Amino acid sequence: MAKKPSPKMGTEAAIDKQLAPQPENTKTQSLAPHTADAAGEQMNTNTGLPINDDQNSLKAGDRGPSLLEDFLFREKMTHFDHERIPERVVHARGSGAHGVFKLYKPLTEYTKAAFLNNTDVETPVFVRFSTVAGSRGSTDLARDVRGFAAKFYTTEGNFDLVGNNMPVFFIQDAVKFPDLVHAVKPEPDNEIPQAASAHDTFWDFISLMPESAHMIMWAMSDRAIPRSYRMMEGFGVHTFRLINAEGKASFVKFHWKPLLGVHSVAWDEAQNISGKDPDFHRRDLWDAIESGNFPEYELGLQIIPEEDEFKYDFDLLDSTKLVPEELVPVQRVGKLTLNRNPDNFFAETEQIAYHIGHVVPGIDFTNDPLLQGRLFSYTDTQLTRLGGPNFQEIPINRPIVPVHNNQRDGFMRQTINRGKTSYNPNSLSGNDPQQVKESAGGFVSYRERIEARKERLRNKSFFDHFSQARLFFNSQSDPEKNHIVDALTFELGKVKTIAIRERMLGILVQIDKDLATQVAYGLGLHLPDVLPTNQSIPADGNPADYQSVQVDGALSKSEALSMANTVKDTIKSRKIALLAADGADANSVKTVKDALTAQGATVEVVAPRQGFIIAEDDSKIEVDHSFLTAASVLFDAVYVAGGNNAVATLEAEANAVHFLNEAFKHCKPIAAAEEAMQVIDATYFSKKLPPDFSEDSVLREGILVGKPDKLFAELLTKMIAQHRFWEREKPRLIPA
Ligand code: HDD
Repeated sequence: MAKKPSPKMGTEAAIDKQLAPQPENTKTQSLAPHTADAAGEQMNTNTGLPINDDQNSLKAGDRGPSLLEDFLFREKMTHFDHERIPERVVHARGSGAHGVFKLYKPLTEYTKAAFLNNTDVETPVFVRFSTVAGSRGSTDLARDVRGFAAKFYTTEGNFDLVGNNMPVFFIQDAVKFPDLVHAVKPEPDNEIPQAASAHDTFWDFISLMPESAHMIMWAMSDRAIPRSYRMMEGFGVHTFRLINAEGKASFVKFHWKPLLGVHSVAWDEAQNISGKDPDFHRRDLWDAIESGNFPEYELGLQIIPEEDEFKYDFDLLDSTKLVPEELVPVQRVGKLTLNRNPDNFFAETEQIAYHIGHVVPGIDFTNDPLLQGRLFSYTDTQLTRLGGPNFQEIPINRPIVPVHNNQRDGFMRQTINRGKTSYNPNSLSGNDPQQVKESAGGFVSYRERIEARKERLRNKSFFDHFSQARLFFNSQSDPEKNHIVDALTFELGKVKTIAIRERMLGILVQIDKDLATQVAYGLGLHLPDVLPTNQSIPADGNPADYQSVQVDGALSKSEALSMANTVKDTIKSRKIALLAADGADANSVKTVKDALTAQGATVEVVAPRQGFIIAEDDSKIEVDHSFLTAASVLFDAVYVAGGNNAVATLEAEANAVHFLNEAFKHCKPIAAAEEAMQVIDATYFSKKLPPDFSEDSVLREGILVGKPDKLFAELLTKMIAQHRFWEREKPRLIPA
């Protein structure tokens, strides 16, 4: 439904934006009756009474006390007093968007799920990205796992894919989840630190849980500091089941592959962004969608025939393991496009309730003990968070199909159920609502044969804790390995208890000796002689049964695990800072700006002051930010404009020089018009300039100085598509 036109209030621009057509789908249409738009409307109370004065409370006399009678005051204040609901116990900080999923080819061979069979249907989706540990108001750039939860509103009900941006998890059994979360959250005595794992309780727990070794490698890698929600992968983590119409099952791992590639920021940069713009990822997602740069991800499936359940040297039910893409390739089966921002953060992003138990016929679970525990936790937590059993009636959570069952009443019930019966079987209502036969789409759980003893233990097939941690580390490029060493040295360096640091070295040495040696050096410690065993043993278990096992002959490298191998062929939606001052060369500013904008990038002018700068030819150039309100960490690349007076100003402007030094430190592409060489000369890295600016050198070093013509702009585009020049870190001289 198109938005209601509002009368001309406020600025014209604001009104235009409000009226801009929003992409619609069956879910957003279903939200329309619940959507209110106050434009052009009068103010009234929740009971519909027109309000005459919303500025003054009712008083006895013009300077007298307020009166209890003031029901208008009381209604307003009571509602305000109850505005907050509990934040999510994990994943509290998040951002959401509407979108659509379109299938490339029918997957009838594997699943009967309708939305995975019909290529004509566009399935509405609502995605929520999140960090895990921080509170609702915490920074987006914390070193953390990112949640990637998608709710598909299908014709057979909602299917939720509640995943992360890392394909494995810290623990193998859900019973350890409260311990993991208690350990990573701020410490209970002083509630420090916020949104950070760099503290004693987290590493105490991890150092006693060797099964977390693989996930720790991911969490200490640059995957934990994404450049954007639009540039990270997503994973369903567990092995699920697909079931076809004949009842045949296959195992499946779900993936999301971002079309913009997988990119990260630098750790020092992340910490800076947290101060300059703690909403960096939220803003990036919002702005991209507002400007029509719709984030796109392909849905990938790794399908494993049931017969192959025991083919691998790891257990498919173990969530600390991934299935290397070399063993089972990822088939890209459809595309998710996020094309509409929510109308209201609270109503949609905050109140959405995901649950891995929301499946449709054709998708089913496995016995992964982490998955099994999650099946309990999500509904349970929503009951408290959303205040009762009727949270599925909140507009964002409703399926696009009508709901009929015999569930009734409870806090905030919305549906007015007609009739006398709310039980089944019944004869008074002809047994309605009717159960649905399996052949007509009724959900039937997969008929898995189970012959077992009831036991509280973990299978030995879950005991290899280090092979895949090593596989991940070995698969990284040198800069990525260095970043893992740095991250571990940083995190463990913040741990006060030396015994915990030492115990972690005992874990690291079992992953990779070189890695452990470098971290030990940074911590000023020696590698331990005695290695820790698996401490997470039951008190009455036999420790010998719980030793970590090593698997021989496992895969030693997997290309898909390194971000160095990601897509690097686009600058779409990248942000480039164009440094300029009065006297700038308007022509070259235009050439560079037009060329980059034509490729889908955004170019923003940063200058000594806001407003306009007067170019060399007396034309006006609009300024987007002053050096005070912008920082290099908020951009992907920087270009310094020419013009004699402008470069003299920039050379003398310490903030401009700092901007460049910092961009250099964070390995970003840097370009300058040849006249601006004197600004580059004022930087620390002028000593590190390549001998020439040939294409080879430019694409190796990420620095380009030259005449800003068409060729220059093409080279600059290629540089920005590279994202970062991490090799630059080694000879880094910059204290920025
Ligand atoms: Fe979880 C939220 C993902 C293990 C219990 N989880 C939550 C969200 C995501 C994940 C993306 C946020 C959803 C949103 O945006 O609203 N969780 C995962 C993944 C896991 C995982 C990928 C491992 C593979 N989670 C996990 C376990 C448990 C939980 C083992 C408990 C047994 N997760 C929860 C929760 C949350 C949650 C407590 C908090 C808020 C919510 O559910 O709605 O139930």
